[in-house]
Parts: sequence; structure tokens; C-alpha cells
Amino acid sequence: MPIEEVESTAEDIEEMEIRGAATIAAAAAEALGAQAAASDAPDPDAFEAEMRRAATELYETRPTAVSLPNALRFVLQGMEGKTVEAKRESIRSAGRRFRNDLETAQERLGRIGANRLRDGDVIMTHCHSTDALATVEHAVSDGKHIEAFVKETRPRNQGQITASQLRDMGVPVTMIVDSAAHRYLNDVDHVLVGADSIAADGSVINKIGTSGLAVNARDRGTPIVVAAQTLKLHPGTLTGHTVEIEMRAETEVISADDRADIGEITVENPAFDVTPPRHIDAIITERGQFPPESIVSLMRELYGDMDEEPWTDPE
Ligand code: RUB
Repeated sequence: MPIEEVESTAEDIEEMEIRGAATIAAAAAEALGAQAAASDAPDPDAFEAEMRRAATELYETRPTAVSLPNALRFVLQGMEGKTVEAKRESIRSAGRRFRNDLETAQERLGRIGANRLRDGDVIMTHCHSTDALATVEHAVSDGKHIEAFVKETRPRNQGQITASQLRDMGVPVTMIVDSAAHRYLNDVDHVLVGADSIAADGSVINKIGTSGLAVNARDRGTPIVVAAQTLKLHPGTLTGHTVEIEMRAETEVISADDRADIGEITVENPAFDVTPPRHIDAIITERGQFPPESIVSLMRELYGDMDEEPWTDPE
């Protein structure tokens, strides 16, 4: 039961060639579909075991963005039929449905989020979020003039991807280093970020630096808006689990040579942080805009009674 189809996707997610919560989810769903298509499992049980192993391989790549397990669950739970052929087809079609739903959700979310943005507004962004950019794209296509301060987002500089995509939309961009955010927040109408996971209490887990930005925004009285489709709701937090924060390589922060020059130091590189609900004004989803404290009811409605990890072996 080789699982070659998912192995390269898993590697790309781990290496961040594929990155960002929604993009990771779409790629994982596609990889499961490709694995199902290529499978030469001799019988239905072997096929199911192969799918579970493929999902586990993908699941173990990055721990923080819940869109990944949510995608895997959606596709695996779509598996039905008694023969290998039937199971194969159902996985492939669940994968297609998942990616289609994701696109539709982002489109809806974008339309809803665009209503918050007025002609002439200035936003500040952190990292690169396709959900957040969908709201700007809709606002711009509605004819609104939007300008942006884009934080570079050390250590991986995902702000450059945001800057480039905003420029493609015709949005004037001012790039700033992360520590300049407070200085410019008086000139900003909305801080607009995405999310990797949203916890049941309305906390938002997003790229490291989001929580500091939110505190600064509160200090300046600038609203902080999170654009996150419901795929980012973390069902495990309904039952008391916490969201694991990914720690990444120290070499993303400082090169081995520079570090050796300095001498004995400790380097920490958490990829994400947690912004408490009191620092967030609104969460925009494809189901509408929510105050963070009320997101739990939507989470119960959508994920209330699910099997948390269908990829674990039932035996
Ligand atoms: C990406 C990141 C993004 C969210 C939302 O982190 O924190 O803000 O994933 O993105 P990384 P999207 O670069 O480490 O994956 O809205 O595209 O799902």
C-alpha cells in the first residue's frame, strides 16, 4: 500500500511550499483524492486502511491550522460503498466537494467582509490570509478605494505575498516592519487578519504577532477584524482540548553563523499565537459576521457531534 500521492503534498506542507490554512486544507483534500485514484488496494478493508494512513501522514505535517484535520475528516467521512471502486469514487467526489465548498465559502465571506470596508478605508494586514484578502478583493471590485499597511511578518516575510496580491488588485501598499505597527495604527481604519484556528471561547490562533498587533490596535482604538471561514473553527476546543502552537526551526530566526558569532543563546520560534476574544471586534465567516464570544453556537451547530479523528485505526 504505497502512499506516494500524499507523501509529496505532506512534504510540501511541512516545508511550507504549501502554506496558509485554507490552501493547506485544499491541498490535503486533493492529495487524498489522488491517493484514492492511484490506490491498488486489493479489497475494501485494505483501501480504508490506506486512506487512514494517508490522512495520518497529512495530519502530522503541521499542528496548528485546524482546517487540515477538518478537511481530512470531511473527505474520510464521505467514504461510502462496499467495494474498492465505490469507496474510491466516494473519496474522490468528497475531495472535489470539499474544495468546491471552500471556494464558495471564501467567496461568500469576501462579500460579507467587503460590507465592513468603506470607500477610502485604510487597512493593516499581518501575514498572508486568502480569507482576509477575499474581503479586500470584493470591496475593490465594488469600486471602493482601499489602501493598506502591510506588516512584513518575520521570520518568513509572508507580508510580501500579501503586498504582491494587493498590488495585483490595484491597492496602494505601504510595507512596514512588524515593530512599526503601533506608530501607524492611528492612520488605519481596520486591522484585518485571518486565522488558523478559532477556539470555542472565541480566541483566535493566527500567525505569531497577531496578539501583539491586537493589543496595539485596542490601545489606538482601531477595530480588529478576523476573516475566517467556518473551516477554521476548532471542534476539539468544545471538549476542552487546547490548540497546539507549532514551534519551528531556530534557523528561521537567525542563521547558524550569526548565532555562532553571538555565543551561547536560546532561540525560540513559535509560529502562531493566541489572541483573546476581548481584543477582537468581529469574526467574519461565510455564515455572517459574529462577535467572537458567540462563535461557540456556530461551532456546536456545525461540528457538535462529530468523530474527532476518523483516521485513527478503529482496532
Ligand atoms: C499562515 C497564517 C494565515 C492563516 C489564514 O501561516 O497564519 O493568516 O493561515 O490563511 P503560515 P488563509 O504561513 O505559517 O501557514 O486565510 O489563507 O486560510
